[in-house]
Amino acid sequence: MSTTVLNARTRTAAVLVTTGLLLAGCSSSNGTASSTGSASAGPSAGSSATSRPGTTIAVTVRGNTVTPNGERVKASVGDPVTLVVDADRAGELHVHSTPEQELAYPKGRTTLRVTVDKPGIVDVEDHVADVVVVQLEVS
Ligand SMILES: [Cu+2]
Repeated sequence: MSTTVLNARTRTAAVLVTTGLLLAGCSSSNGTASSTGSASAGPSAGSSATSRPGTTIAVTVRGNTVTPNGERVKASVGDPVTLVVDADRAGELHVHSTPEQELAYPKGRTTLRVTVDKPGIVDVEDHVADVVVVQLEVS
């Protein structure tokens, strides 16, 4: 019986930890979170549905100023999200999906594409400027 109580307590703790990580963003994700063995829902196939519209977001980078600035953008599970980056410096967009995706971009105009396999809010950050560019609202 006490095992049941323990399990419930452990689960609550896990939920709290997960929520804390989500709220804290990337700055606190040093180590620890590496044991997500069940999360690797890889690309299911090179299916023929290349023509799905998905979502396109124009991103402008001027030094430490990045536009948009934390705006919510709706996206669909499994649909491509295209980020058209126009930058005056090289940098990297960090997509806080599971697993995380890092998309480096050079100075100039670059088209990046990401796909999120799970519903939820996914932060897209620029680590040079240290800002949230968009929050993908994936459903
Ligand atoms: Cu990040």
